[in-house]
Amino acid sequence: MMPGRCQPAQLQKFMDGLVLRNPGEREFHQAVYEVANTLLPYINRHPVYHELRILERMTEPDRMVSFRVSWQNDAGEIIVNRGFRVQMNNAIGPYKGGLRFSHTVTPSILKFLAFEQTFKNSLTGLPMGAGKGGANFNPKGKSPTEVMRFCQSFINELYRHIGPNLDVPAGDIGVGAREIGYMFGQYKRITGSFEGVLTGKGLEFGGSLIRTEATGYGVVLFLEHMLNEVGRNLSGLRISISGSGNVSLHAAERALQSGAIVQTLSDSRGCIHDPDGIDDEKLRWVRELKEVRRGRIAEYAERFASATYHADARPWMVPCDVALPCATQNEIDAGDARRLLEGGVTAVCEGANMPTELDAVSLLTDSGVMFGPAKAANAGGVAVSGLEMSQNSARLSWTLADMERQLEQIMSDIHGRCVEFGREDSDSIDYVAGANIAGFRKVAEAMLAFGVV
Ligand code: NDP
Ligand code: 2IT
Repeated sequence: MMPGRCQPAQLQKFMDGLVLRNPGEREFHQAVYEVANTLLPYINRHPVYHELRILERMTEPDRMVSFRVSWQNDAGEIIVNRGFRVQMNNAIGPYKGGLRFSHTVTPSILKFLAFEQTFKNSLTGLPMGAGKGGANFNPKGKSPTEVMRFCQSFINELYRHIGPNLDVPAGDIGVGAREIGYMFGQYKRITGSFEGVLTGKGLEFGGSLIRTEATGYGVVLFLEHMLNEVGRNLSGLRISISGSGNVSLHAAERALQSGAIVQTLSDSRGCIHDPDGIDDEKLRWVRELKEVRRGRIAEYAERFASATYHADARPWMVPCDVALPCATQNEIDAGDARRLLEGGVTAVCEGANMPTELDAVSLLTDSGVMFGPAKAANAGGVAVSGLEMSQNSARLSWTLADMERQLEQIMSDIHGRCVEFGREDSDSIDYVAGANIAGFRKVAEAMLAFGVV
């Protein structure tokens, strides 16, 4: 049976209720719309999901905490930020999902991320529920001691809401190994307990091999499965990547290993285009720039004469075969999609969460572009987080070969689930519908088993 799209009237009614319950939360509405549009036809064929209001229940967080985070900057001033944790759904395992530190954090953004995480975590095949959290704290320009004091104050409240069988946060935008270290240290100090309460930890204190690399590597593994499905591969393809953080740089590294040409990177101020390609050596330089010196991507064009810098621009005007949006939500709009189409794009695979606006997705897929949605394509990170939890519970560490094999297997399985539930009568694959339906089924069945709660 074809996955299909929803009847407009039914979708409108469902969305009207959601918008009424969650006024002004634009990103949350957008994420739910995309899922409902592909899921309602499936739910119509399984009336029990409809009768028991499963999708409606999935859009209502189990709970959401909001708390004050006060801390002192290096000048001795008191700063007050707001922290959040959205505990979305724990039907199939403890709440699991990242923490985002950015001045752009709002309840709407965290709810969209937590909602997406429900389906993503289910797709991995591992026993993980869904959550997301963070704070409206902007780490840019803050000293390491300011970041440490902020993280400690954040955990002073969050610690009472998390635990290895309850809720296991990890990183996201603005939260990497350094911040996870500070937060884990403070949790351990408060509780006196050494436990797997956060993932993305340092290797010395319970972290897992390839957790850092897993999201970006997984995106490229998923892309390769999509290409292989139609008899193609990455060798020689021109790839445009946005962002220059954890996901972008590891996607670039893995794409280079498969023989692709990486031609762009970006940050929140602009993008660089290097027609000669960003090779391993240039990538090492970028990693040092972003991770150690915490500088701007503009410096790339000062360092490498082959490159140009475009202030306040995204990289989608550069002709490419493949686009990997890996920075943030809504970074490809309809205009960008048209530019990508004019430039000859044939595949788009989402490393960031919801980077493509709804009308841009339609423009791309209607033009026959292969489209890998975030909840499938970027699930490698949370999957290895799940494997970090397993290693913490068993009090052991698996080898690099074990981890690589498991990540490859999980990405292959996720691709297989998308194909199984997304194959259309024309024999092409609707990855958006496939990911939504496959992710939904497991959580829905667990919720049915629990009755009305
Ligand atoms: P990082 O903080 O490491 O990097 C974020 C990158 O995106 C930076 O280059 C940053 O630029 C850029 N960026 C951030 N906000 C904006 C903005 N508003 N406009 C333009 N560029 C922006 O984060 P990650 O790489 O971890 O996360 C990137 C994306 O991937 C996010 O959508 C995240 O939710 C998603 N993701 C992350 C996973 C992980 O394991 N880390 C797992 C799955 C998904 P600047 O340096 O200027 O801030
Ligand atoms: O969006 C995501 O999947 C993440 N930020 C990773 C979450 C995790 O728990 O590893």
